[in-house]
Amino acid sequence: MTKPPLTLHLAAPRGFCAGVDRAIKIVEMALEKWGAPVYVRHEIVHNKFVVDGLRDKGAVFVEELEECPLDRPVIFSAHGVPKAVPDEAARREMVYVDATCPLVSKVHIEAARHHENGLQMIMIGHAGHPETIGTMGQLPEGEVLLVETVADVAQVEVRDPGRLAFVTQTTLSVDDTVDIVAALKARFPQIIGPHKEDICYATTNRQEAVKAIAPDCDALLVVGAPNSSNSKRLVEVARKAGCAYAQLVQRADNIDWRALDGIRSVGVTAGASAPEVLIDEVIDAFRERYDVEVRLVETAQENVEFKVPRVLRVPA
Ligand code: 2E7
Ligand code: F3S
Repeated sequence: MTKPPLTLHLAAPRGFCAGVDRAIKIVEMALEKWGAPVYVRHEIVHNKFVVDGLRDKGAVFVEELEECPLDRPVIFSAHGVPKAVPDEAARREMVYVDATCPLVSKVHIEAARHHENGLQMIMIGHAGHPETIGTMGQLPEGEVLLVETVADVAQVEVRDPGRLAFVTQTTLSVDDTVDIVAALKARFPQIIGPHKEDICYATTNRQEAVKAIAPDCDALLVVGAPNSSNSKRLVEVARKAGCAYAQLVQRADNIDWRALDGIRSVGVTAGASAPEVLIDEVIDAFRERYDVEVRLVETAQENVEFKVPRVLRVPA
C-alpha cells in the first residue's frame, strides 16, 4: 500500500536549551562524585523521559527539602528555588548544588537589587509555577506582587506607584508579555524594568521558529510535558499564528492519529526540556504512516553554552 505524502516542517531551534543541558549534567556529575542516591528537589527539568533516565542512574526526585536525608547531597532544579531553600539546607548542614539556570539567577539578582534600592517588585508570571515561586521567594513576603494578565495590572494594589520595578518569568509568551508590560507602563509610568522583559533567548527563538512554520501546517505537534511552561506557550503561539490543530505530545505514542486524518503538512518542534531522541521518535512515527519529506526551517542559530563547574563545589 502506498503511503500518503506529508511535508514535515521541522522547526529550529527546538528542544534542549543551554540551561537544561547544564542542569542535567550537574545531576550526572553529582551521581559520579557522590554515588547514588543523590536527591533532586523538583523535576530537574519538566520532562518525564529525562527524569526517569536520571532516576534509573540513582537520582531521587522529591518536592521539598524536608524529604531529603541530611547525609545525602541535594540538587535544586533548573527553575530556581526561593531563598529560604538554600538557607534551610545550610542550616541543616546539607551538601547542596544549585542547578538554577544562570538566566534565572540573573533575574533573582535583579529583583534583590531593586529591593535593596527600596522598590516594590511586580512579577509577570504564572501562579504556582516553580520559577515564579522561586523568583518571588527571593524577597520577603509581600515585596513581589504577581500579575498574570493585562486585567491583573488594573487590579494590583501597590505601596507607592512611584517606587516600582518589574521582572518576568523566562518562559512567557513574548507577544502576551509585550501587552502586559505596556499595561504596567501605562498605569505606572515610573516603573523600572529590563530593556523589554526577562524572557530568555531559548524561549524567544523557539516561539519565532513556530511562528515561521505554523501558517504552512495543517497540524503542529510540540514535544513537551504538560507541566512545561515554555512548551505550552509553543502550542499557544502555533494556534495564534494560524495553525488550527496544535497539540502537546510527550512522545510518539501520545499522537492522536485520528485527529490528523487527511493532513498534508505537519509542524514539529519541542520545548526546551525535551530531548532530541523524542523528536526523532515522533518523526519516525510519521514515516511509518506517511511518505515524509522533512523541511528544516531554521529561524535562528544558537551557540549559547553555560559552563558546568568542573568540580561540583559545595557551599562553605
Ligand atoms: C528552567 C527554566 O523544564 P522546563 O519545561 O521548564 P518551564 O519553566 O518551561 O516549565 O524547560 C526548561 C526550563 C525552562 N525554564 C528550565 Cl527557568
Ligand atoms: Fe534557562 Fe531559558 Fe532554558 S531560562 S533553562 S535557557 S528555557
